[in-house]
This record gives sequence, C-alpha cells and structure tokens, in this order.
Amino acid sequence: MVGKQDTEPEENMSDIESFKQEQRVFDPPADFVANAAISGMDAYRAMCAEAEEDYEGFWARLAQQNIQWTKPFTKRLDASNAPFYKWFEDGELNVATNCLDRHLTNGNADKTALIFESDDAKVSSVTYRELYERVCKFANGLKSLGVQKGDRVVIYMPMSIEGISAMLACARIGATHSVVFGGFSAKSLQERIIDAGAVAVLTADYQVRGGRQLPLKAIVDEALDMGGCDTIRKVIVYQRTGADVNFNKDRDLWLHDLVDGQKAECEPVPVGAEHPLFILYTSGSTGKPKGVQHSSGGYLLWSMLTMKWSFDIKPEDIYWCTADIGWITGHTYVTYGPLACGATQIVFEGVPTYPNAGRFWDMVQRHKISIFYTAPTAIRSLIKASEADPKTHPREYDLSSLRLLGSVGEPINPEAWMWYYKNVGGERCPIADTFWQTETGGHVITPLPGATPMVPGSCTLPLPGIAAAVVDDAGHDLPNGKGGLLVIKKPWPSMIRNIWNDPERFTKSYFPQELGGTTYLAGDGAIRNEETGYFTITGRIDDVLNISGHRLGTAEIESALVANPIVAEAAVVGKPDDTTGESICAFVVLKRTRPEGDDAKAIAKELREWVAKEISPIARPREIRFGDNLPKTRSGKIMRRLLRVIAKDEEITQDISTLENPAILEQLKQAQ
Ligand code: 6R9
Repeated sequence: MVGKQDTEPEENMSDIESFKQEQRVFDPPADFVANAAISGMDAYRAMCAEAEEDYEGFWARLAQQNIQWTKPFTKRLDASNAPFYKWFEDGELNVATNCLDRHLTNGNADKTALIFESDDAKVSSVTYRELYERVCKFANGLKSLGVQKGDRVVIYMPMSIEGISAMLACARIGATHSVVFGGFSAKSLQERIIDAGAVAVLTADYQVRGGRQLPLKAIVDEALDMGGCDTIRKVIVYQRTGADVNFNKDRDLWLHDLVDGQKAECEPVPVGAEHPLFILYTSGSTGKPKGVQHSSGGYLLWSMLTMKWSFDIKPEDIYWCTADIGWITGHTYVTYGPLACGATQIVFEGVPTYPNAGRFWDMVQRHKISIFYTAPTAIRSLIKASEADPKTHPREYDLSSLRLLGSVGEPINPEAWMWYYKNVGGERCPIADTFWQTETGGHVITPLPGATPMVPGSCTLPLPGIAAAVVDDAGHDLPNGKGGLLVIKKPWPSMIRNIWNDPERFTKSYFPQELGGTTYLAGDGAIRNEETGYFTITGRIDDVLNISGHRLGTAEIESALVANPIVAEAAVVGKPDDTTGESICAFVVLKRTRPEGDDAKAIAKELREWVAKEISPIARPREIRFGDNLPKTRSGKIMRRLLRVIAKDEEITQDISTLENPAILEQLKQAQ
C-alpha cells in the first residue's frame, strides 16, 4: 500500500461508517457573512473558478498583492524538475521585513503586536515598532557572531516574545531556523542539531509551565555533550527565570549581553523566494524524523492568505492561537501569518489547566479575544475538567468577545465540536476546522467562516486552488462516499520543498511513483460526503500516531525502546482515547524471561520513563505489555493490525492464517 514502508498491508478505513452519519449542518451566522472577506459560497466558488482558469496567474496576482518584494518575480511556477516545484523563483524578499518593517509605515507602528501572558498571569506587550527594534538588535547580535545567510540555527525556546524574535532575527539575516519544541529530549535535540548542521543554538535557562520550572539550557548542554554537534559555535541563552545554569564561557552567551549596545536597525538580507526560511522536524514512518524544508516566498504568501481566508482577520481582532512555536501551527499561525497581517495577538507561556481548567476562558474574557484557535485534545480535556469542576466551565466566563473559533491538529469529533460551538462560541461563532500538515505549510482544507455551511467533524472543502482529491492505491479518483487516500494533485505555493538532506525520501514519501510521481500524498485517509463533496479525514494511513495533536512515528518509539539494553524487540500501536485522540500501547519482548506481576509493573514504569527521556514525555507509552514474542507473519513481519485489536481489548475476528505463532495472542491479551 502507498505510504506504508516495511509493514504488511492492512485495512485502514475501519471507522468510516461513524463519520458518514453526521447530518447536522450549521450555516455561518448572517452578520458574520455580511462582514467577511470571503462572503458567501458564490464568492468562494468565484475564487475557485479563477484559480481553475488561470492557475499560475491566480497565485501570481495574490503574491504581488500580499508580499513586499525587494525584487519582483517574473517566473511563476517552475515544474520542470517536479516534484521539486519552485514558485516565484527569481523574486527576492525578506520575510522579517514583511512581518515588521511594513507596519512602520502603514499606520501599525504603535499597534500592539504581541501580548505576552506568562504562566503566572503577568502580562506584557510590544508594539510593532518595539518588536521591530528587538528583532533588529537580535539580528545584529547574531551577525556579530558571524551567523550569516544560509546558516542553520536551532531554536529551543519557550513561548515568549524572545522566541518569536529569535525566529524573525534569523529570517532577517537569511539564516534558516529550525525550532525544536521545548518538550523534546536531549537526544532528539542532538539528532536535529546534527541533521541540520546548525551553527548556533538559541535557548533559555528554563521554561515555566503549570507552575513548574523546566530546564532548557541543561538539556542543550546534555545534547551537545553527547557529541557530534561540531558545527555549533555558540549557545545563546535568554534568561527567563534567572535560576542557576551551567555556563561554558567559550561557548555560551546571555541574550541580554548579546543584544546590549546593538543598533535597533538592521539591514535586512534579501533572499530568493525559494530560500529555505526554516526546517521543521516531524515524524514519519521510519525512526528518523524528517526535516521538512519550507520556502520564503510561497510560505509567507500562504500564511497571509489563510489568515485572511480561514480566519477572516481584521485590524481590530485580538487573535489567539494556543500552539507552541515548536510546531508548524506556531510557525504559521503565531509567528509569520499574524505578524505579516499586522494582527494583535496573545502569546501564552503556560498550559490550559493551570491554575485551573478555566485558564483559557479566563484569558479570553480578560483579553477580549475575538479569534481563538486551539486543538481538539485541549477541548476534550477541558470538557472533562469542567464536568469535574463546574467553576471552570465556559459558562462561568464572559466570552462575548469571540467571533470565530478554530480547530487544528487532529479530527474533531462531533461531540467536541458541538460543545465548542455551543459553550465557547455561544452558537454565534463559526468554527474553522482546519485540516493541514507540517508539509502543507498552512491550511489546505477548511470551511471559510463567512461562506461554508459547517458539518461537525468535517473539514469541509479545499481552499481555492487546492486540488484535493480522494484516490485509490493506484491513484484513480474514487467516487464520493468511498474512503481512500487524500492527495493534492497540483502544487501550491506553501508546499514542502524537500526533506533536508534527503531528497530521495522526499519523493518517496510524498510523491510516490504509484500515484504518478507528481501528486502529493498527504498520509491521511479521507472520505467525501455523497451529496456535498465535503471531506472528512479518517486518520493516518501510515505508521504515524496522533497523540494530543502531536505527531509521533511508531518506529521512533520502537527504536527508543529497543535502544534500552534489556529490550529485545518492541512494537508500538495507537489505541483510541477519548481525550488524547490516540494513546500509545507498546508490546515488548525482553532479552530475559517475560516479567509478570509487580516485576512487570516495575519494568514497564522504567521503560515508560526511558522513552520519555529518549524522545519526549509526549512519547511515553500509556501501556506496556510483555510477551515471549510478537505476532509475526511467516516472513517475519509484525502483524500490527492484530496488536491494535489486542490493545483495544477487543476480540480478534480477522484472518490469522498467515500468523506464525498464534499462541502468542493469548499471552498478549492477558498481559497487563
Ligand atoms: C497542522 C498540524 C498533521 C496531521 C495530519 C492529520 C492531522 C491536522 C486536522 C487533522 C483532521 C484536522 N490533522 N489537522 N486531522 N482534521 N483539522 O497538525 O500538522 O503536526 O504535521 O500534523 O494531523 O492526520 O496529517 P502536523
């Protein structure tokens, strides 16, 4: 099957029936439609028609209108080396200038750009002019250390004005950033530093989340001590808490010392439209994360267009995307999109449940937030929490400032959608259920809030110009009502450009020959509604799990487990979970005899912590079961589909005739 590597074929569309049932339709509220940038379905259809008629001209027009180019482009799409597509290739721009300098002359200079709220609810803010100055000083500091265009810089920082400034400072001097989420382990950080060949790490002493101080600098030290990071010349440390950290005088530098005395102006370095703005590592089907490489021009364009199209951003909005800058959502919808559009936004350091599960709603009320964008997993956990502690229920807060809600990261189940719509949005706010991926750069399938009638659990229709389709394994279109592979048949400006250091993996993973070699394979299953053609995403078709909206490869977790000296073999599967979407269940064979009882519990605990340390706490298996062996086919392949059934504690009804060792199933069922 397309998208699978080294695993046996499996059926994967098992849950489709439940998706087909949803009948409720919610029209966008009339007053929203009246004021929306894209108002009504006719406006949407007209844009689709324009894109259809003159595909390249459509994007070229928008790229001219939205981006400030230092050198205008004359080339539009270059497909001569497909699937290595190029957009606006001979144009030059600077992305940071587009996010900052343009606002110094368009009346936004004194407008608030970022409102930062710390974990303990201290609020500070910067205007566009102040942010511009901070970024320029930061960029001059980096320049003074010899960081230059084309260098890679790893950013391992908490949610902060400094973290966003770090990204923009890199963009200003043409350095390619690679943000690593602050929850990742030293080992994960080290791997990313090495793969990117980074010259510097930008970090903080600590991050503060949920009332706790968590080390960042110490983890950077640990990563660099592991060896292999020879390209790193400097570690720059933002002092968030001031608590003790080790300091290596030859290598480490405080951010405040670096920027002290720097000029508040920094000549931006123009880059070609295809210059890599950033690399962001994400999980794939093999153990090694993929360095998804994005462009400057096409990516920036998409971040702006989707802010306008999907979020209908207006000058007076107070916008809040709760994602961390360590994920793609934080790149496109915290750093680049909102700033390029001149929005005022909230940057939140903490977690949704601290000091209690009313934190989000309290913040919406205090900051009078009008656009709120979060993940289904957060919504589901807050539903649960508000049942346990009614004081944290949204009804206890004044949420009347909200006019639009968004959802991202995983399918939103209709029950969570309805709760969000009623209790948070007061039945007056459209919900943009935005389907997209690290690789797509920004939204690709989503309702337009002033146009598309919404159906809970469906991301509805593709954005204008996005040639999304559902096909079979051979790339043939499937009729509506039949589940298959989600693909995008035409290139679009913000699409992934390459996998850093691995062009072969890029073509194999995303543009497989079975589909013709130029069609983008998303890695998700999808089904379209028979009448409306609406898309519903049915989940990943590869060995990628979605835990609380975070992507993790089963192979990554397996290799972490077998890296432990006591483990002989491991297989990891996802198990449906009401709150986190999926949870991790690992089947483990030890080098010694199979443990039982308290012994099994103790070893399971040890292994769970091991994985948390090897990858990240997000990857910590919820459950570990021990066996003398794993269920395998005669050719030695692990039968994961059986493990998935066992993990769910369901009866095995599938064909097990190819199974080499059926007795093992009973053992794994028992093992808890
Ligand atoms: C933006 C982001 C991508 C995977 C994607 C899919 C799932 C994201 C979704 C959704 C259903 C939505 N996903 N949004 N599934 N409906 N609205 O999350 O990027 O971390 O790369 O994850 O997330 O499975 O393939 P990323």
